[in-house]
Amino acid sequence: FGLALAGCSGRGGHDGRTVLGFSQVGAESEWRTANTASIKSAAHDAGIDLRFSDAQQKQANQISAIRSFIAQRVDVIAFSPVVESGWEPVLREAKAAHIPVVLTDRAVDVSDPSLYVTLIGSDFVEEGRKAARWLLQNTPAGDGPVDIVELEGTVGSAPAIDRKKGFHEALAGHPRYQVIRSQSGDFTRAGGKEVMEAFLKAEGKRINVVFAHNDDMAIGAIQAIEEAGLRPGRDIKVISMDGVKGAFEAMMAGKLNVTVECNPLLGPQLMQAVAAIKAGKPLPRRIVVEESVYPMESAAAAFPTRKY
Ligand code: GZL
Repeated sequence: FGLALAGCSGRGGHDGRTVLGFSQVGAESEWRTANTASIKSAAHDAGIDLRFSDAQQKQANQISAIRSFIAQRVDVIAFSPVVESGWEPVLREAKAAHIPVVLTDRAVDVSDPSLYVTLIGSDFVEEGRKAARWLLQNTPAGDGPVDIVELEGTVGSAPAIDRKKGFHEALAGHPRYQVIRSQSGDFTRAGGKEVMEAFLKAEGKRINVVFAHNDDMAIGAIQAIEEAGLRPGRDIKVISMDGVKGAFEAMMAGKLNVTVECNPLLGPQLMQAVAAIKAGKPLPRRIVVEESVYPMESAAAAFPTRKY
């Protein structure tokens, strides 16, 4: 009889466990791989029945996955939206089905705040400001131009929009610093390398700094800089974000100057939010993950402590 009760709402797994449907962006970067591992291990530790879908960076696949979770009548839906716009219709369907939605990592642009319970993730605008502050504090004195090229993340994604915003905002009062070219490398190593090759062809030795929205694109850019016969980290400063292992290895090799940490290990916070929802407890609209900045000089000491 107890089992029947557990399933009486037509919700939850047949064994009475909480069922969480999760739609992931894809597997485009080391950050994303670590984020997925954190979500899967935290669900396992929490005894939550996780239904996981990888959208291969396509919004249409995420929308289909969310519709499938609605059809399965899961208890909670969570997802990391690949881009900010285009979510109202499917989120209204989840609301109509009385299934609460949690956002992780990236935000959505919706007019109705009731379409999701909370957003668990980093403050990308602040991450952009941190990158600019490092540059302002680590450029040799003088008045010569500091010409920057920018490798942007996925077009229309919250991290790409907000990191750019924070970076440019923090440099606004410093005309010496100019972003002379900016283009998306879609958060991948291949994308970063390809765009950096084009920047080097177009601008050559004029480039002083690369600002990459994530470490994977920075690592691709480093390869392009070396293939052009220049020394990344010295001839061209490289500023990046995420703080994945590949970035620490590049810093220890003297090829990356700094990475602004963006913590992917939000699995436990997501499961706590799911438990709170199931228990009918209120949640803050925004749960921010804590993170710091790792310059090259700190890489060797920090590397053994890194968890992703
Ligand atoms: C940031 C996350 C970004 C990472 C990239 O929270 O959305 O997407 O910075 C990842 O590495 O692809």
